[in-house]
Amino acid sequence: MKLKQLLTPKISRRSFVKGGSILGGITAITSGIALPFASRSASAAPQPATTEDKVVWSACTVNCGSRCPLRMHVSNGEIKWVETDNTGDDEYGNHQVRACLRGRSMRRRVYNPDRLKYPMKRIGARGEGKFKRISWDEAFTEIADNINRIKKEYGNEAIYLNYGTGTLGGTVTKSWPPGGSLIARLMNLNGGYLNHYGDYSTAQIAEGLNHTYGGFAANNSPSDLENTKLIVQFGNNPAETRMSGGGVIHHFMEGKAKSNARMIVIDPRYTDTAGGREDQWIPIRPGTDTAFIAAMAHVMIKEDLVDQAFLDKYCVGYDEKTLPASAPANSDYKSYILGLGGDNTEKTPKWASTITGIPEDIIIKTAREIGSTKPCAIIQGWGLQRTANGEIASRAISMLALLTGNVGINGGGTGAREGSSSIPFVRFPTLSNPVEASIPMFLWTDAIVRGPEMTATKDGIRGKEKLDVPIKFIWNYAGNCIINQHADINRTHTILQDDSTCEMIVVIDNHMTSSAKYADIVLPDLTTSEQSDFCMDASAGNMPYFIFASQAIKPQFEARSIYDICTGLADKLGVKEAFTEGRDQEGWLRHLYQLTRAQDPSLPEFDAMREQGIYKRKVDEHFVAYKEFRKDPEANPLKTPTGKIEIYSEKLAELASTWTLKKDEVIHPLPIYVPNFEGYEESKTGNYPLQLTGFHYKARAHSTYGNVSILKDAAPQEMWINPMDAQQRGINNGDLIRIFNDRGEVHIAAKVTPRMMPGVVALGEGGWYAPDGQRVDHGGCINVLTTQRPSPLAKGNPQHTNLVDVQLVKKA
Ligand SMILES: Nc1nc2c(c(=O)[nH]1)N[C@H]1C(S)=C(S)[C@@H](COP(=O)(O)OP(=O)(O)OC[C@H]3O[C@@H](n4cnc5c(=O)[nH]c(N)nc54)[C@H](O)[C@@H]3O)O[C@H]1N2
Ligand SMILES: Nc1nc2c(c(=O)[nH]1)N[C@H]1C(S)=C(S)[C@@H](COP(=O)(O)OP(=O)(O)OC[C@H]3O[C@@H](n4cnc5c(=O)[nH]c(N)nc54)[C@H](O)[C@@H]3O)O[C@H]1N2
Ligand code: SF4
Ligand SMILES: [Mo]
Repeated sequence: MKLKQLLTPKISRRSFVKGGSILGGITAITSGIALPFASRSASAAPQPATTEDKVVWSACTVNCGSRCPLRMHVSNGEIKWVETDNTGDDEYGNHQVRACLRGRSMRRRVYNPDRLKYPMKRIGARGEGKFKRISWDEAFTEIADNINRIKKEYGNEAIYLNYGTGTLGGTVTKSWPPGGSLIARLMNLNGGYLNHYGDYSTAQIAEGLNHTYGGFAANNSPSDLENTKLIVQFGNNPAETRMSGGGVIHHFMEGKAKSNARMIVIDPRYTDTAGGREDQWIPIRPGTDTAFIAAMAHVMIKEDLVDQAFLDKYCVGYDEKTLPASAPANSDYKSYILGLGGDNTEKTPKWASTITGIPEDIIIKTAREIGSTKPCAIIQGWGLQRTANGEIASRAISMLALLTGNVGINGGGTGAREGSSSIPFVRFPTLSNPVEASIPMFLWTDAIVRGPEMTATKDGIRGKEKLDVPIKFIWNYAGNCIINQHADINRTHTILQDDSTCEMIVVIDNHMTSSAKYADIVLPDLTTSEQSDFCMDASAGNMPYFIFASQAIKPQFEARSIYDICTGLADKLGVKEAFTEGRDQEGWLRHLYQLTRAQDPSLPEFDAMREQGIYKRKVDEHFVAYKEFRKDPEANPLKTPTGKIEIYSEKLAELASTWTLKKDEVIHPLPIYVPNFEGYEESKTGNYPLQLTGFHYKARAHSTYGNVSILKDAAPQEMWINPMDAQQRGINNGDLIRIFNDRGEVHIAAKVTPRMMPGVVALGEGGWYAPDGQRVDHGGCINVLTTQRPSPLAKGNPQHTNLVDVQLVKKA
C-alpha cells in the first residue's frame, strides 16, 4: 500500500549534524585525527585513523520489509565496522532509522568465506556444487549462445525470470518484481521472457482480499493506533518482521503507547510482538482462523453486536437484503453463520472450539469485546494466508472489521496488513515485455515438467489460455528460491537433476547458496557496499524515507555489478547501445534522480543527497484506508465489480463454477470455513499428527545473513515444540530431533517451550539447506518438509501448512 500524497519534507540539512561531528555522507574524517563518534559505544575499540579513513553511507537492501541506512567505517579500503542512522533529533516523526543486528553485521556478509569470486561453469551433476572457473567473456558467450539457441528452438516464452528478493530495495540493483529488474530490460530488448505474478509473501491475501476490497487491500497506518481502543493481531509479528527503527514496529509501539489500547494476539506461537505487550494471547491451530471468525460472527449476530447500518450501506451479501440477484437464496454470510446456507451447521462457539482449539468461553468473550469496543483495529500479518486456504482466511479476517463497521475510520481498520507511505521515485525503465504469458510464481517447477499442459482455468496461467512451451532457461538473480526458499526441495532436486528439461540456469548472487549450487553458470555480483544505488520501498509507516548508498569499497575479487553484467551480455546479444543509452551506472543514478526531482523539486540535489545519505519525510496525517469511500460510497466507489465491499463475490462464484479444481479444493463466493489439505482434521486421521508451521525469523532475512555465525549464535535455528508434545516423545530442550514426513527429513535441536501451542510445532524459514547425501537436512531448512501443491485460487505457496512427526535422535 502506498500513500498517494506528496508531502512536505520536514527534514533540514541541519538535522544531519549530531554531537558536533559531521558524519553524513562520504565525509572524509580528515587526516590523522580521529573525530569523536557521537553514537559509537564506549566499549568499541578505537581504530587508528589514517588518511584513508572515511565513513560512507550505505544500506541494507534485503527483503525483510524494512530498509536501513548503514554507515560504513572504511579504512585502507576495508570496512572495519558498521554503524547506522545517527541523524536528526530522533524525535518520533523524525526518528533515526536504526538498523537491526543483521544489517550491522553486513561486514560479515561482504567478507564472508562463501563469497563468489569469479564466474564459474558447472562441471558435476546439477546441485553437486562442482564448478570450474571461467572468464567473464566465456560466461557471457555461453549465456548469449544459449539464449539465442533456446529462443530459436522454443521461443522467448521458454525463458523464465525466477523470483528473487535479495536486493529488492535497490533501484539499479532492484531484483523484484522481475519486470522491474535489469534482467527484464535485457530480455525485453531480446524478445521478452515468461513472467510471473503473485509473490511468496502475499499470493493468497493479494488474491483473496482483492475480491473483498478491490486491488491490494489497504489498512490504516500503524501510527493511527494512537486512536484505537483495541488492537487485534492475527498472524502478525512486526517485532520480528518489521524490525528496523524506521519500520512498522516503531510506529506501532509509539501509537500503542499513546492510546494504551488493549491488544489481543492470535497466533499458534507466542511471538516477540506479544512479548509482554499483549493483554491476551489466543493460541489457534494453524489454518483455522476462518472458523474462529465464523463463531465470533455467530455471537455478534445473536447478541445484536453487528453494525447493521454499515453492512447495509457499504457491503454486498451480508444478508439477503444486499445479496446480488445472481446469488441463490440463503447464500448470504448471515445464513451461512446461522446454518441456513445449506450445510445445516450453526457456526457456534462450540463448533469452532473443536476445530480451532480455542475454548468456547474465550471465543464468546473475545466476540463480545471486539463487538462492543469502538474503534477497534483489526490487523492481519501474512502468516495465516501463506496456507492451503489462505485466500479464504484473509477474507475471513476482514469480516470482523466489516461486522463491526470499523472500516474507513480513525482507530479502526480493514483487517488487512498495516498501511505504509513512500516517496514516489522514478524507476529504471525496463521496457515492455513482448511475451504476454505469466505463471503464478509458485508453479515454475511445474512449468518445467508440464508447461504445455498448464492452462488458465486449471493452473492460473494469465495473458494466454495455456502455455505453449516448458521453461528451458532460468535467470535467477538475487534469489534463493531455486532451492532454499521454494517448497519441497527434494522434488525440485529431482526435476533439476535432468538438464534435458530445464537446459540452463544462470545464478547471479554474492554467495555460494544452495540455489547457486544448481546453476550451470554462476556470476559473482557486487554487494551494496561495492557500488552506489538509491535504496527505498520499506514499510515505513508514517515516515517514508530513501537512502543514497554510496560505494564504500572497491569490488571484491572479480565480482561485477548487475549493471555491468547486463551490459556485457547486451554487447554479446547486439543490444548494448539500446541497453545502456550511453550511460554508466552513475549516469543512470543521476538521470533517474533528475527525473524524480523534476516531479518533486523539494528533494535535495543529487550531490547533497549523496552527502546526507538519508532523506526522511514526516507524514502528519494518519493514513485511514477507504476513508473517502466511507464518507461517500457513491462518489468514491471501490475497485470491486459492484464498487462496494464484497462479502459475497459474484466473480468468485463464477470462478468456482468455471475453474477445474481437485475434490478437496474450494473456491467460494463467501469466506466460509474449509478444512486445509494437511490441516488439523488430517492430523487426526493421517500418518503425521503434528501441524508444522513456519515463521520469518529474526536471525535472517529469509536465507540472507544465514551464513553469519554471530547471528546464528544469537538466534539459533531450533524447532519450537510444546512441553506436552515433547514429553510424549521423550524430548528435552536442546535435544537433537528428526522432523519428517513423506517429503523429507530435517535434523535440528528442539526448543521446548510453552510459547508453542500443543499439537503444533514451528520452524523458522530460511535456514541454510545442508543435505548429507541421504536426503536428510542438517541446516533446519523447513522447505525439505513443505509441499509444492498450490492453494486453489491464487495458486500460491501454502508453506505454513504441513503435517509432520517428530522423534528424538540424540540427547543434548
Ligand atoms: N517455508 C517457507 N518458505 C518461504 C517462506 C516461508 O514463510 N516459509 N517465505 C517466502 C517469502 S515471503 C519470500 S519473500 C521468499 C524469499 O526468498 P528469496 O527472495 O529467495 O530470499 P532470500 O533467501 O533472502 O534470498 C535472496 C538471495 O539474494 C542474495 N543476495 C543478497 N544481496 C544480494 C545482492 O546484492 N546481489 C545479488 N546478486 N544477490 C544478493 C542472497 O545471497 C540470497 O541468495 O521465501 C519464501 N519461502
Ligand atoms: N526478520 C525477518 N523479517 C522479515 C522477513 C525475514 O525473513 N526475517 N521476511 C520478510 C518478508 S519477505 C515477509 S513476506 C514478511 C512476512 O511476514 P508474515 O507473513 O506476517 O510473517 P510470518 O512469520 O510468516 O507469520 C506471522 C505469524 O503468523 C503466524 N501464523 C502462521 N500460521 C497461522 C495461522 O494459521 N493463524 C494465525 N492466526 N497465525 C498464523 C506465525 O506463527 C507467525 O508468528 O516478513 C518480512 N520480514
Ligand atoms: S535486515 Fe531489515 S531491519 Fe535489519 S538492517 Fe537490514 S533492512 Fe534493516
Ligand atoms: Mo516475502
